[in-house]
Amino acid sequence: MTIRASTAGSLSVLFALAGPGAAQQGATEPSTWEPNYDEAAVPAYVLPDPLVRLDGEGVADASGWPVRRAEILRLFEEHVYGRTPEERLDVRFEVRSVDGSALQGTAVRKEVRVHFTAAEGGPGMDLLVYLPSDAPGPVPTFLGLNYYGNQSVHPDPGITISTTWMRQNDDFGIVGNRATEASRGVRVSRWPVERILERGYGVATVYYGDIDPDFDDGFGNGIHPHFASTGQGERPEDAWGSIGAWAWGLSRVMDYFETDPAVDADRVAVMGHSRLGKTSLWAGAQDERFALVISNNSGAGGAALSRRRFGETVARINASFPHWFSDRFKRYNDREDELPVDQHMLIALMAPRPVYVASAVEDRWADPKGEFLSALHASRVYELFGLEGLPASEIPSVEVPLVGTVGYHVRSGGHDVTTYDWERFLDFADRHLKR
Ligand code: GTR
Repeated sequence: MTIRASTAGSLSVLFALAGPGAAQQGATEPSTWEPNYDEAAVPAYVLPDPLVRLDGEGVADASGWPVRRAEILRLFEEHVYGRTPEERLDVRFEVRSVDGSALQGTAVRKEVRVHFTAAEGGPGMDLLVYLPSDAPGPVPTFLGLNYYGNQSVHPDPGITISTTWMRQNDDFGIVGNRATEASRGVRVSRWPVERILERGYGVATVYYGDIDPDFDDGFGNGIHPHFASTGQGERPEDAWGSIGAWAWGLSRVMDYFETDPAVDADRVAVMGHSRLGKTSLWAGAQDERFALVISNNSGAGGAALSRRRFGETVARINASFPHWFSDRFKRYNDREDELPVDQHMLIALMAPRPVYVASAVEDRWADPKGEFLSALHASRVYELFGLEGLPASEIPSVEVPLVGTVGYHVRSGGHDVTTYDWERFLDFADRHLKR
């Protein structure tokens, strides 16, 4: 790695390694395409500088950041995730149940229906919240979307089973694209609810398919058609996709938290795994009410640098999941160097709020090193605020967490959320959110 001065006088980083990875060129048909897992085949690249504005002016101190921040946010809207409409729906909240003696009396369990429109029986999402029953006041809370319905996160029989379409999964009791009783608690390993409560935090979740079912239907279902010009048919090239929609849903949960005195809306950590890690980052970038942001194994289009083309690439993700990003993002298939941003700038949009990036060593598809480098190159923005970004310059050893205002770890094992990950997220929250 060599560091060289860019024209604007600040530093940009050039990774001079062996020539363009031939493996990533050409066909990205999921059936024939081969990912590059060879560090030597990562192409040389120059990252756009988060501290140099489009007009070439450098950002010298924190007072200059808001202008550059707005510019970067707009670039991500226009070129990557698509624009979240400014239009507001008549969202309303209906607290459907409160059980003050859930989980053997250790928790308060609430279920809240978030109605997206004024219509009775209209579209909406179901929010599940657990708070420690002995909380002395409003509690800091982790919020994350889930993949198989709220009932999958804990065997608690008091959780209402999701009735929304979901991906077929016989092992998880998802039959005919619907959750059954057998799906209760199937994802308990990813949601250590008791442990989170014991450490003094609340935990809240929503099934992501309530916001937009995760398949490419041309945006006829989910929330898109409720917004003018982003539903089915002719859509602008920068119209939002599913990641934008899921992030929108997370912000609507924040709206609810602001009405619930038991939750400390100023201390909400948004966390997500994989495609939902991409989503937590995009939610945290757009909505500064999230006090802390966590990406777990978010990979391509999340924390990983696109220009490295290691593991999943822009072309590959757009081929597999054409509905996740804006249509404009497809212009950058195999042309990552033309992107006006890279993902370190997404991490930088969290500044000065704490942000944590978690990788897994066997999850090469998500490019652990590319995730680390994003966190590292976002750090200069934190330094503008006199904060320590990521206290490192090299990727750390397995299970040696790096903790500044930017945090990072790579754990052993594969693509998953484990107890190890959660313990680190809780430590990071203790450091930044605990009073
Ligand atoms: C994969 C996808 C990744 C990641 C993952 C997931 O198939 O290629 O980008 O999002 O799914 O969400 O589990």
